[in-house]
Amino acid sequence: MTVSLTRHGAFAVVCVDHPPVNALSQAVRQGLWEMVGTLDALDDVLAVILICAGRTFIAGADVSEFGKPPLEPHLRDLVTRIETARKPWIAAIHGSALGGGFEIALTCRYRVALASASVGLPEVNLGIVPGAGGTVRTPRFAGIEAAVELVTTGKPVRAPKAKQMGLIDAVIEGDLLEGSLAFARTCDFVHLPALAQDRGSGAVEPDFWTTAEAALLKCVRGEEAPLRALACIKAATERSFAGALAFERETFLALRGSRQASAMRHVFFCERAAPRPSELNGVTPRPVRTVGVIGGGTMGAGIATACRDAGLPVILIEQDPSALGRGLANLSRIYDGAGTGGRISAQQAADKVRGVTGQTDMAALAEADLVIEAVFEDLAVKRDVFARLASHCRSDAILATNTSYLDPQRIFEGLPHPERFLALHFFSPAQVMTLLEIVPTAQTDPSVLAAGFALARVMNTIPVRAGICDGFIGNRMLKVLRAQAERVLLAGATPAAVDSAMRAFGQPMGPFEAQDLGGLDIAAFQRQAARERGETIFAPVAERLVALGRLGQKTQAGWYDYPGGSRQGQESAVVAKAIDEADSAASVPRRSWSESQIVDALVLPVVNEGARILAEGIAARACDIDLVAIHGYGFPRWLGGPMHWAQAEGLADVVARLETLAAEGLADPVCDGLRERSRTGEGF
Ligand code: 3H9
Repeated sequence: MTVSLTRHGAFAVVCVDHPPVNALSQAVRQGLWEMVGTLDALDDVLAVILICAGRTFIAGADVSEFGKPPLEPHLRDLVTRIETARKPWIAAIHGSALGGGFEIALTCRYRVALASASVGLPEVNLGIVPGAGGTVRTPRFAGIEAAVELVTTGKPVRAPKAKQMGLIDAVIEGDLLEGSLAFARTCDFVHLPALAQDRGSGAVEPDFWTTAEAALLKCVRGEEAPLRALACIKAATERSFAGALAFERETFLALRGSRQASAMRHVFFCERAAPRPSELNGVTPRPVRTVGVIGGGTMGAGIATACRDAGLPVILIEQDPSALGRGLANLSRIYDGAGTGGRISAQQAADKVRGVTGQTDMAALAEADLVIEAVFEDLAVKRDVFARLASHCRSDAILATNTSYLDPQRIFEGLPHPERFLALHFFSPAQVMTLLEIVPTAQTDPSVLAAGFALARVMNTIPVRAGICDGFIGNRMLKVLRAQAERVLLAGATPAAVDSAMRAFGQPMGPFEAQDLGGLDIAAFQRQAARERGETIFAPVAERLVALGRLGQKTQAGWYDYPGGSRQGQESAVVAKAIDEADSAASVPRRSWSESQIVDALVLPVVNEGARILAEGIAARACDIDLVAIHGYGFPRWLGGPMHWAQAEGLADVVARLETLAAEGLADPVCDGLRERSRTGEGF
């Protein structure tokens, strides 16, 4: 039974059991609807406890039903029915009470929760606003400021904090049902707490709304839902209860069918599918209980930190005591930063650092289950490391290289037990970034590949399988984007115009300011290595800047000038001259550029490259490319990733726009894969 009833004396216990997350499908709504009627008719029921089976309380509306014709009973009617039931309902929360689940809880007369539980309204992460009274009831329980924080960020809060905020009435220790029954026995069911509609919504300073909107505008970068959620809360404080519900409903419906909501639902399902690729169904991952990390530089220390955050003990190897000292200091610095940021306490940081053993002898890795190499990006250096690892580690230990560009097959060539090698491409800083590209070789055993996915899961990162090519999925697309950015410069745009257009598109930074932040020398080094491999790389302006010693913010000069070490770049006459020189060599006709033309010239070729990546089997699915772009390179989530964005633009239109760019010499020709998908309507 999806919704079942048991009796505990005068109390009725209604249990929702609808795996995996008790989402509010039609069957759940129907079951609860009928339960209200049944229980209202039973004179000997004093109150109703609403509890859930499985891993969580109701996690929200059933997202897979969005986009389909809505079926009765509607959630907005169900919450009113519970709120106005003759019998008082008590929500007993474990796991997460999210979205519609929390909206149901808010219509119960009392809410209790385990300390480990959390509550929240994450709808903005799906490009919508709460649609069943969340924006109207929350300020009436928690106050306006707390409601704005909860609804516009979509971030859930843990039960103890929710209690402080007035969103729940009690935190339960021990068994939830027992604790809820004990709580119910203490309740006064004659003088019930006021319903939300009978509570005031509070007041704020006159400039509160303009300040809140300005703060949101600074971080939403074109994302619509948070601003619309703010407007709903404002309406909840200015209109009647019914009027505010109607405004919220109207906003919810308008957003539900929007392009942004569709994109965010796409990302939601891609992210959930990513950790469980069908090709690994039934494969047991090799267990990983201890990790070795080779190299304590920025990348190695970041990887070691990510492993510690996942609860894994780490052995950090450096070549000599002083390098080891620097590596351990890098790691401690990361935790100092995390400590001061308030994310973890000083005590927790110390415990994490204590879980790292520093060694200079690879013999210490004899019992490690997984070793991740993070040394200098050089084939010979890496091959030497793996040759030594192969002689020190168990023959079933997984040996992984963290490389961005090198061919893992060549790194591992000729080493014994080839089935245990793979590449794990972490993004920098590894302890912060939420993407892991997993690159097996032709010989990698499925259990080793599955271990890579399992590692990503414990690290809370999104795993994407990539095939072997220069730059795998992410850096291969980045290379195209950067080359396009330079093409546009030669054709008359300025770095500032390109950066501004890409920010307006939703990227956190434009391509030139991002290079200035990271340093131009990294890409220059990679270009050099690529040339040595016989590849042609297009970066005529960047090459000139590097030759001039303009390496970005660290040299106070890159694509912009940073006088006096300022972090705010200024347009540079030297860069303008470098563009002119590169331009006269390439003789590209100059033209004026609008923001949307710049975006087209940068993003459409990335889509074209994505179609090639798919056709070559480097990515198994278009949604993997979208996840890489979003989690690795800041592609706006509300546009769904480049492939989803192209699909939403219309592939025929995308092909036509790319053809125009190609005809002007501003992009490569449209690839067969993209043309074919557009022609057949197959899409991505
Ligand atoms: C809403 O409520 C709108 C209302 O205001 C108004 C309506 C009128 N629906 O994440 P996991 C599936 S909007 C359908 O790996 P975890 C998920 O696809 C909703 N399916 O588990 C996956 O399926 P599969 C607001 C859902 O333990 C499986 O459950 N609510 C939904 O790591 C396991 O998911 C949210 O946005 C759903 N709502 O985390 C909550 N949620 O196994 C979104 C999950 O086939 N959900 N699935 O791949 C979450 O944040 C996490 O799933 C949760 C559990 C924290 C609950």
